[in-house]
Order: sequence, then structure tokens, then C-alpha cells
Amino acid sequence: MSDELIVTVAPCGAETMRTHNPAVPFTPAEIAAEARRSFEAGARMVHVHARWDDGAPTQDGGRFAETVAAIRDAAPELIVQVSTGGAVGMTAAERLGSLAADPDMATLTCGSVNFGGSIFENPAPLMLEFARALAGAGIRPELEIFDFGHLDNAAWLAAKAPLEGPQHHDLVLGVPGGAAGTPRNVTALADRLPPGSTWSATGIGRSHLPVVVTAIASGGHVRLGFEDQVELEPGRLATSNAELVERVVRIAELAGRTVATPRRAREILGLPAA
Ligand code: KMH
Ligand code: ZN
Repeated sequence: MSDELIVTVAPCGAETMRTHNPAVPFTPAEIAAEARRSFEAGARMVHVHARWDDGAPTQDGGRFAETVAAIRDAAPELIVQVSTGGAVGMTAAERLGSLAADPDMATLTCGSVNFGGSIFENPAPLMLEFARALAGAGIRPELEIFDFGHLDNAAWLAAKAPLEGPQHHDLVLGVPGGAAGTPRNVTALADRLPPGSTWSATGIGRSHLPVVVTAIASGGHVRLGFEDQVELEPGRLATSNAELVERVVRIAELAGRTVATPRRAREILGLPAA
């Protein structure tokens, strides 16, 4: 197990609003400032959603390009990963708009999942279309695993679509409707990944700490930020994404993990040098 740790920050997501936490960033400049502070705190990748100024989620290519350009300007060392998940209810074509930003990586969700009172729809043809779109654009995927069957879908996808070599996965646990954010689910899923895979884990809401602590102890990487949780502890809102990153870096260092350098983070994830 490598002791090097890659922290991904997900600064806003598509669903977190200022009613949940007044510090959630919306504009390209606000998202870039949060990304910069998170980089300084130890984040090595940023998972990007774009918002309009009023906070409405968008996969508009122009807005994504503007958001990614602002991030690259503020924190050129960060690996930029865009969302192709967008917000629940968006069409496949709409969701692929984010690829216009020419990111290092993009998400590829490996199956449908209940998402609170809605369904985050990722049927097999959409998965294939997205895998081919990423391969065609030379963008490395991050396979999003929200539930146990998604790993079986990922294996099906690897056999069907041009997914070359070992893949990087994010175990997104604790979505109401998906696999629960428990330590046992983290290790059960991580144990089933194909040899050579890399993985991170994300715990939604109050499953944040059990999930990231287990991932840190198990050799995985971690994702966190206002997309995934808004509190430091029950009833206490985080004042910035960087505050969440700082705490996880402290936990990781106590557990014997060291923050990967930007260069090593790219190597570990199979990305070309910056
Ligand atoms: N907003 C969720 C419905 C991703 O970024 O790829 C989907 C999501 C996954 O956030
Ligand atoms: Zn996302």
C-alpha cells in the first residue's frame, strides 16, 4: 500500500445550496478561490460542477470552460475532473457539455441509483456513450460507484467500451437510495475492485468521517467538500472547503499517510505529466 494520499475536493456539486451552507461557491471566481485554498490545504484534484450566478446547476460548455479556466489560473497544479453527472433530470447530451472544458478527467457513473426522491439515470446505453465520448476526447474517466451492482456494470463496461488498462474509481457512499456510508461497505467494495485499480471514497453527509477514515486506513484516496457534506460535526457548518480538507489531511498524517505531490498524484492516477 502506498502511503501517498490524493485528496479530491468537490467544492459545490449540483445540489448544495446556500440554504445548506452560505459558503458554497457558485461563480467561476468563487469556485476557483475555494479550489486554490483547498490546494494549499492539500487537495490534489478538484471535482468540478458549474453553476450560474444564482446557483442553478448547468452543464453548459461555455460556463464549464470559464469555471475550469479560472481554476487553472488560480491553482494550475490541481488535476481538473469535470462532472458528467450534472444534476438529476439532465439529458445525456446536456451532461456531456462539461467535456468542452478539456479536463484531465471526467466522471462516468456506472449505473442508475435512487437519489433521494428522484432517480439519477445512467442506463447501459448512456454509460457506453459516455465511455466512448471520454475515450474519443482522450479524457481519463473516474468510475463512480454508488452501489454494489455498479461494480458489475463497470466490469461489463470495461468489456464493451474502450476503457484501457486499470481504472480509477470513486466509491460514493451514503446517498439516500445508494449503498450506505459505512466502513464495511467501503472495504467490501474496495476488495472487489479489479487488480491494479486505484480508488477513492466519498461519504455523503454524516457518513463523511466513517468513510474517509476507513479509506485512509485501507490505502484508498478520499473525496470531500460541499458537494458531499456541509458540516464539520453535527450542527457546526464548515466555513470553507479548505477547512474540510485541512481536517482530513490532519487525520491522514496521524494515520501515516502523506499528501501526494502534484506530480505523484498525476502518476498514481495514470495521467500524463502536467
Ligand atoms: N449531482 C448528482 C446527480 C457526478 O458528478 O458525476 C450526480 C453527480 C455525479 O454529482
Ligand atoms: Zn459531482
